[in-house]
Amino acid sequence: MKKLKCSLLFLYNPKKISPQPYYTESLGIQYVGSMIRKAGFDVKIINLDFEKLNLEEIIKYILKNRIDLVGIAPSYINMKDALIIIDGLKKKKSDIFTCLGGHHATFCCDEILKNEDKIDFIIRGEGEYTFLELVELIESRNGIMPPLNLLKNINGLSFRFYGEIYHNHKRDLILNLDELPFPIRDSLEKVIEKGQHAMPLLCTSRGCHGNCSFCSTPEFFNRKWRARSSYNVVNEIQDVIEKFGFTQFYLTDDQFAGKGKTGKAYVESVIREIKKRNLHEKYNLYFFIMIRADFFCEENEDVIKQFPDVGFLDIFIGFESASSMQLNLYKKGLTEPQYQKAIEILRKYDILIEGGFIIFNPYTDFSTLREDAIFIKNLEIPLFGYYTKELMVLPGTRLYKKLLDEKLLVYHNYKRIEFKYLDIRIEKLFQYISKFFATFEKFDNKLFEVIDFHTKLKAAYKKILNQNNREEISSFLRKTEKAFKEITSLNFLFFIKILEIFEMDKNPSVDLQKKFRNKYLQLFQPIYNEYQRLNRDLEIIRSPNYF
Ligand code: B12
Ligand code: SF4
Repeated sequence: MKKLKCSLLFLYNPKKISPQPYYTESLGIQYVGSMIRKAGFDVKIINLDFEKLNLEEIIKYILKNRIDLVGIAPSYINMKDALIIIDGLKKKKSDIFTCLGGHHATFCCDEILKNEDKIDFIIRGEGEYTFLELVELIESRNGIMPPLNLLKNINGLSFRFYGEIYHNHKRDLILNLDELPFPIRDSLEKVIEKGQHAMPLLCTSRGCHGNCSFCSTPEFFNRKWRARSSYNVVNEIQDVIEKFGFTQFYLTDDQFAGKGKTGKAYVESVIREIKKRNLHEKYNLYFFIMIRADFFCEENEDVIKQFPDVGFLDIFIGFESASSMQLNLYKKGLTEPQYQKAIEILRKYDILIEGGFIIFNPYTDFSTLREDAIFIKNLEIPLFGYYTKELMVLPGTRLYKKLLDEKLLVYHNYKRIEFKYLDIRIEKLFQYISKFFATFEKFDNKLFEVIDFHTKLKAAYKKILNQNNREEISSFLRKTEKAFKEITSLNFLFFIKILEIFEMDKNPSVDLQKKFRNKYLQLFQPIYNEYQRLNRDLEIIRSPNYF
C-alpha cells in the first residue's frame, strides 16, 4: 500500500433536484477512486447522499482518518459547502492537498483558482489518468508539493504554485474506455438500504454528438461519443448483479444510443450480449436510459422492439420544449414531429417515457408556455413537476455566453448563476409555480412511485399470467391508467388557468390552489393506497431479483 491517503467526496444535494426519488452512487469519484486504488493508494469514498454527516463532522472525519489529499466534485449549487469543507480542513491541517474535479470545476477553473487560495489543484475533463499522475507525483515526493517543472508535465491539470496559477495542456480523451477498471462500489450497500428506487449507476458510453446550447457535455467531450464494448459493459452488469443482487441500473450516458448506424449497432450489441448470457431470463432487468428522440424512428424499430425483452423500460428523453422558438434557442437539432414519432414508438412497446423539460428561460413567452403545456398534456405522464422546469445556466455552454452578452445574467460567478426574464409577468408566474410546487412536490414524488410500479408491473404481467392475482393486477393497471389520464388533464387545466391570470397581470386567488389540491387528492389517494397494498402483497414484485 502506498503512503498517500486520499478521500473523495460527493456532496449531497442541498435542495431537491429531481422529481424522481432516485438514490444513486456518484460514478465520477468512483471511477477516479478505482484508478488510484488499483495503483495501490488508500482511498475513502464519502457520499453525503448516504452518510449522515454535517459539514463540521466531515471535516472531523477527514482529519481523524489522517487523509493527505481530499478531492471533491462540486456543482454550483453546492460550491459553497465544498469551500466550507476545504477552508475548515486547511485551517486545521495546512499541508492537506485539496483538489476539485467534474464539469463545474473544469469550466470555472481559472475563476475558482484565482479566488480560492485554499484550492491547490483542479482536474479538467476526464479525471482518471490526470488524477493518477498527480497522486503518483505527490507520493514520489513523500507527500510534499512537487516542483513546478514536474507539475507542468501533467496534462489536464490546473494548479496554484506559490501564488501563481497554471493551466497545463488539455488531456486527450480516453479512446478505449474498456481499459479503465470498473468503478469502485463502496457505497452500493448503502444504496440498497434506500429501497425500491435505489439504483447503481452504470456508464456505458461518454459524450454526445448533440450540440445543445444549454448543455455542458458538448464542450466537455468535444462532441465525441465513445462507447465501451458491449462485452465489457455486460461484464460489469453481471458483476454488480452477482455481488450486490441489483437488477436495476441507472445509465449515466448522456446519449446511450450514439449517432446513426454506429449508435444503432451499439445498442443492438448490448442487447445481444445480455441475451447471449441469458441475463434477461435469469433476472428481471430494468434500466433507466437517456436517449435522444431521433433514435426512436422507424429505421430503428427492429431494435427498439427488443427493449422490453432486456428491461430497457424507462427511457428519458430530453424534449426540453415543444415550441420551435425554444428548440431553436436550445439548438436541440430536433423537431416536435420527431418527438411525436418517438412517443408513438415507445408507447407501442409499453416503455415508460420520462420527459426532460426546460420550459422557462429568459425569452419564454405565453405562447411558448401554451405550446409546452399542450405537449405535456398529450404526453400523459401525470407529473406536475414538468410545468416547473426552468433553465439552469451552466458555465461552458453557448447559452451562458449568449445571456452574458445580452446582459441577462444577474449573477454569474462560480458560486451563483441567475438570469432575469424579459417579460416580468413570466418571472412572476414562474415564482408562483415554483413556490406552489415546493409544497406539492411530495405528491409528485409519490405519484412517480406509482408510475414506476405500473411500468414494472405491466412488464411483469406477462410472466405472472398464471398467478391467482392476475385479475387484481389487471384491474389495478386499468384504474391507474384512468387516473393518470385524469390527473394529467387536471394538471393542464390548473396550469393554463394560472397562465391566463398572470398574462392579464393579475394574481390567482388562494381558492384556486385549494380546489386543485382537493380534486387532485380525490384522484391520487385511491391509486396510491392500492399501489402500497399491492406493493406489500406481491412478493414476486418486491423480490430484489424481480424489480
Ligand atoms: C447521474 C447524474 C446526476 C444524478 C446523480 C449524481 C451523482 N450522485 O453523481 C442526480 C440526479 C442526483 C444529479 C444531480 C445534479 N446534476 Co447531474 N448528472 C448526472 C449525469 C447524468 C451522470 C453523472 C455521472 O455519473 N457521469 C459519469 C462519470 C464517469 O462522469 P463524470 O461524473 O463527469 O466524472 C468524470 C470527470 O468529470 C471527472 N471527475 C468527476 N468528479 C471528480 C472528482 C475528482 C476529485 C476528480 C479528480 C475528477 C472528477 O473524472 C470522472 C471520470 O472521468 C451527468 C451527465 C453525465 N453524463 O456525466 C449529469 C451532470 C453531471 N449533472 C449536472 C447538473 C447540472 C446537476 C445538478 C446541478 C442539477 C440540478 N438541477 O440541481 C445536480 C447537482 C447535484 C450535485 N450534488 O452535484 C450537469 C453538470 C454541469 C455543470 N457544469 O456543472 C451534468 C454534466 C449534466 C449536463 N450535461 O448538464 N445528476
Ligand atoms: S442531446 Fe442531451 S447530452 Fe447531447 S448535447 Fe443535447 S442535452 Fe447535451
